[in-house]
Amino acid sequence: MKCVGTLLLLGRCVSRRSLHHDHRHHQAQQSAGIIGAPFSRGQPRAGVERGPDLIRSAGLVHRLNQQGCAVKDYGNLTFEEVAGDESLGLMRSVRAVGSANRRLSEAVQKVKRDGHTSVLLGGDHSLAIGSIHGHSALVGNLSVVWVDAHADINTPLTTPTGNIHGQPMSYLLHELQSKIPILPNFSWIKPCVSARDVVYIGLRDVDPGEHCILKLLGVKLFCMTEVDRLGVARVMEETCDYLSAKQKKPIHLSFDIDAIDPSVTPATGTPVVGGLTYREGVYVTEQLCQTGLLSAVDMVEVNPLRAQTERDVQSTVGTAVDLLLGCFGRLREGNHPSDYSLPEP
Ligand SMILES: *[C@@H]1O[C@H](CO)[C@@H](O)[C@H](O)[C@H]1NC(C)=O
Ligand SMILES: *[C@@H]1O[C@H](CO)[C@@H](O)[C@H](O)[C@H]1NC(C)=O
Ligand SMILES: CC(=O)N[C@H]1CO[C@H](CO)[C@@H](O)[C@@H]1O
Ligand SMILES: [Mn+2]
Repeated sequence: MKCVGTLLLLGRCVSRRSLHHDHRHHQAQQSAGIIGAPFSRGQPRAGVERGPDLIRSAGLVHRLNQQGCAVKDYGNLTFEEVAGDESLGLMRSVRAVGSANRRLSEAVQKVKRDGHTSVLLGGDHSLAIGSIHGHSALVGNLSVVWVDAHADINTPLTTPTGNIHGQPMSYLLHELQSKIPILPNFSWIKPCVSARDVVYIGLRDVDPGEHCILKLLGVKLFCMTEVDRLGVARVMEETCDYLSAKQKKPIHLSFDIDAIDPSVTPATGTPVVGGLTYREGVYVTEQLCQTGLLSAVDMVEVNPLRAQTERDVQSTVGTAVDLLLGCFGRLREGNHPSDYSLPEP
């Protein structure tokens, strides 16, 4: 017996509405194009450059294949040393971050040109600059869902630390263009996202300059207070409604593993207590997958050297993998291939 039609098939992303009405329309299976970016210069802690291979070693490609998702692994980007990369005030490794992201932008453009959903394995969150820039260069205007304990929207002039992984959004937003000074190796970055096309989920550690920017621009956000008040189901319903209210644009999910509570994902550079549960995180990815609009995903800030035990590393990496599987159609109710046929005695 062939199980097709009535059962929810494997790896399929169905829209929320059709799901509720049990009309699961057929939609092309997404394929994943994976880019590893072992880059850590956007922040001061070594170890985050090991993220791509740890996530691969936890079986990402195999498990995506098992759930019916085709994968092309584009391997790791390589980043050469940038000579004469002196600090500019508080800002460190500006030239290295600029040129690494330029390379990443080109790699993401290639993955999108080849027709895949782009998967960036970081590396630190400064990589969102190149990832979102490259995605937008190929698909045009897009929506950004930024899942993070932090807003990462400091400008070079508001940053309390000088770490560029706390600033990527400021370079990408049209509305902040006039607040960004000229920086070496950053001139290729063209703002490509509108503040109204951004939704934040999971915020709980926001700097004063960032809070001012978020309020000034009226950015849609669900900080942990809103997650507590509304519950994650309503947060995702409102997120999807907000993003599809105008025209339906491709979605870029930028997932910082520190959005999840450090009791689950302790192996990260800037953990903050009181985060999303594992289940809330997975629910976010399931719902975004079901929009059928997910076009690029970043999974960043996994840092094994910040863990105290091997178990901490495994829990963090395992969660990162499960979040990525959720982005590509894994359902907790189970999945089976569309050509699955029940054995008969
Ligand atoms: C990525 O780079 C690491 C070394 O940094 C290497 O061990 C690994 O095999 C590379 N992975 C891929 C898929 O190229
Ligand atoms: C893309 O967004 C910009 C800025 O909001 C807008 O001016 C432009 O018309 C949009 N392009 C398309 C094709 O919708
Ligand atoms: C990739 C890139 O843009 N590299 C440039 C970074 O800036 C130095 C000078 O500061 C140039 O020599 C590089 O070509
Ligand atoms: Mn971040």
